[in-house]
Amino acid sequence: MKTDKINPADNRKCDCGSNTLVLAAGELQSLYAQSYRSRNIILQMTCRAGKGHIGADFSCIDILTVLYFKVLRIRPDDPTWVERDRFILSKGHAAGALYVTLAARGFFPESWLDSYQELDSNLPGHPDRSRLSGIEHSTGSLGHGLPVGTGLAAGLRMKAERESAVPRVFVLLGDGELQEGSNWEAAMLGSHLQLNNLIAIVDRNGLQQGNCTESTVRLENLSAKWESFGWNVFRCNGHDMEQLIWAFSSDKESDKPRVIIAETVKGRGVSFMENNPAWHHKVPSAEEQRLAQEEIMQTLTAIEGNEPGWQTFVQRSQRL
Ligand SMILES: Cc1ncc(C[n+]2csc(CCOP(=O)(O)OP(=O)(O)O)c2C)c(N)n1
Repeated sequence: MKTDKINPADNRKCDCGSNTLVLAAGELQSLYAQSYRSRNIILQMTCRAGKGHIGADFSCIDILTVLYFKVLRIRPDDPTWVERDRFILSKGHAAGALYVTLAARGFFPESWLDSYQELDSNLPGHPDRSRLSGIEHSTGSLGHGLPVGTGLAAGLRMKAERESAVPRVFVLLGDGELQEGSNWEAAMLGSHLQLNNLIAIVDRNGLQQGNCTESTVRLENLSAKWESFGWNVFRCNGHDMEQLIWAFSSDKESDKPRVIIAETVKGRGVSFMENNPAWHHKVPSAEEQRLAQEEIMQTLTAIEGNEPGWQTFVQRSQRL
């Protein structure tokens, strides 16, 4: 299955050879729980710092959770292991989501999160690879992650001693970010070089800074655009862990790079933030913080307490 939306019922049928990602009992639940714990920490970090991009963080935290807890071949206790997969957060303004995930995965102590965006902190507003273990590339200026990731994927392929040891390179892009032409130069090169170890993920929330992508510079038909550049395209619900796992584990044998267009909701998880461009950069007031925490904790309690219907609860209202 390529450009079409995924039928969740098909997810477990996917045979991806040795790359198959099998879900253990309770694993899905713990992935969801992790992503809501992360949302709560991001909320506290943003409010403490008085700055951040909370809507952008909440949009991609489910994707990051699946990547770091299920997909990426990494060793947090050996962060420069040569065969590790590389991840680049091209939408670097969502640094809060990456920091929380790296800390939860054991790259650095969770207590460091308290210094988020403080002067001279190792956790500035955009990721800096010279300051923090686990950051593969410094980002923040949009449009650079995919070009760098393409070069990295090509170099890693050349250097690897055997096919099974070729590291994969994952690049998470904002959808508004795709308006930067550099992405399309990289897309062209990635397919020309047949980089099947290059995987782009588009956080397709339909919003950018201050407005919708489609009324700023239209992106659709986005699947057709990537396909015409020679990429394998998967389109899925970016808040549905099963669909994400399916998308990440598919199509291993192809000689094309792969893009996963993950349909998301900016601000996902706090109803008054969802789909509201104001929450790109806004910091919650004390009352908004209280309400947001209440809603996130309600979801987390339902998941962890195994309340009937928790899955429907976390997978509600998708724009798919
Ligand atoms: C080259 C460049 N131009 C402008 C900005 C300012 N900026 C930061 S975030 C953002 C919007 C990004 O939207 P999108 O890629 O859709 O990400 P989202 O926050 O919606 O996930 C902009 C324009 C930037 N960081 N880099």
